Amino acid sequence: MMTKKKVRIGMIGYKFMGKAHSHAYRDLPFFFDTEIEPVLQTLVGRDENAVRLAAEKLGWLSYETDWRRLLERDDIDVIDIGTPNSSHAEIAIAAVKAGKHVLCEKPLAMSALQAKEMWKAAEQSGVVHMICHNYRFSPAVQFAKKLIQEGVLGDIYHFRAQYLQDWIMDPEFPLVWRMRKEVTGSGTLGDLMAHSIDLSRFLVGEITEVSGLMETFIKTRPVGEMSGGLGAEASGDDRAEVDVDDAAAALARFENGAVGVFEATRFAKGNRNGNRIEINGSKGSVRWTMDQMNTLELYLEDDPIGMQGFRSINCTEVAHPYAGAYWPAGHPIGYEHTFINLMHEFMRGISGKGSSPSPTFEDGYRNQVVLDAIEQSATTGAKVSIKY
Ligand code: 4PW
Repeated sequence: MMTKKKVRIGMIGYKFMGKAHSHAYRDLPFFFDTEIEPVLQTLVGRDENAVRLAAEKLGWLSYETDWRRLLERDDIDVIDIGTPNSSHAEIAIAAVKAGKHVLCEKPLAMSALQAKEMWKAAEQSGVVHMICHNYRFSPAVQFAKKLIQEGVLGDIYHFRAQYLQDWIMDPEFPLVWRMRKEVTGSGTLGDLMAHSIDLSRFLVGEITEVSGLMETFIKTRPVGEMSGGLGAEASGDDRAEVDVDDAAAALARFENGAVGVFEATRFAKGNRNGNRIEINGSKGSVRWTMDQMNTLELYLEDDPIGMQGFRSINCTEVAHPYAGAYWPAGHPIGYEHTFINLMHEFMRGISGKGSSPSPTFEDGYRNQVVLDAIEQSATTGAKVSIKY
């Protein structure tokens, strides 16, 4: 039997993303034949009782109430950051300086400046660093990338993205950390459009210029806390001002001449997690939506006249990246598997020569530059050039 190298993880945060990450580390060896075995060593949270219960439920060997203690320990190889955005930089910079590999939730930071510090610190330490943009790890998105790289769609003219949710539409839905600027940085922009920007950079290339628009529909809300998933509870009768966007939109130009249209909102009634993209090229188009994440719709102009139209490719075949690791063709995978695929790359980076698999902190930084530019444009009304 092959002896696997154990990679011992210390993870900070145990709610929605903590659950997704824990599950991915646990299931990874079940599906992928790797030389690495992720070990769920220590889960961290400030509330001792809650973190103990979470550690038991999610399968962690131990728990801790202060993330700083993980950095001194030589039985921790990886720090996984699933905390609110305002703490990403402090934790990530301390972790990489302590020689730990780091996986960080998105958006990487509160500003491009902060994101750059994180990226530079990680590069200097020589550790493996990744940002958790999980959607690009869907087999259908990966297959779209392959088609674009092979020139099947021809020259790319359009990238179109919508990321639509509706979980805060009730004006009495509490003001949770995801709606407080000092903790989250921005609203739908950093939370949702960051994913669309990642998909656009992955599939089309770098963005050179943006114009942005942001809106906050509900100006005050009762103060409250997230209660798991995307639910929340009010903490009392206090109300406070919402200082982030409920909706954001952007127009963009890409380096390769394509143009992009982005829309992100938490006010699109009926859309629970509508993450969609469409790309149009000179020879064909692709469409993808998270609602049917295993399907890639493809239009090819070379199809015979009379038979042209979008076909639906069920991306569950061995030919589709990552799909072969799971079930026989035709047996679909889900949201959680996008994280398993990402963690697989992260582990491969750690077991390999130490190079960081994409999306790296540099991708997180470049993404953040675009987010900052959209916010600047939304505030000033002027279009903004992207400068890295
Ligand atoms: O991927 C999405 C996020 O980035 C998730 O579905 C929820 O909405 C949680 O945060 C955002």
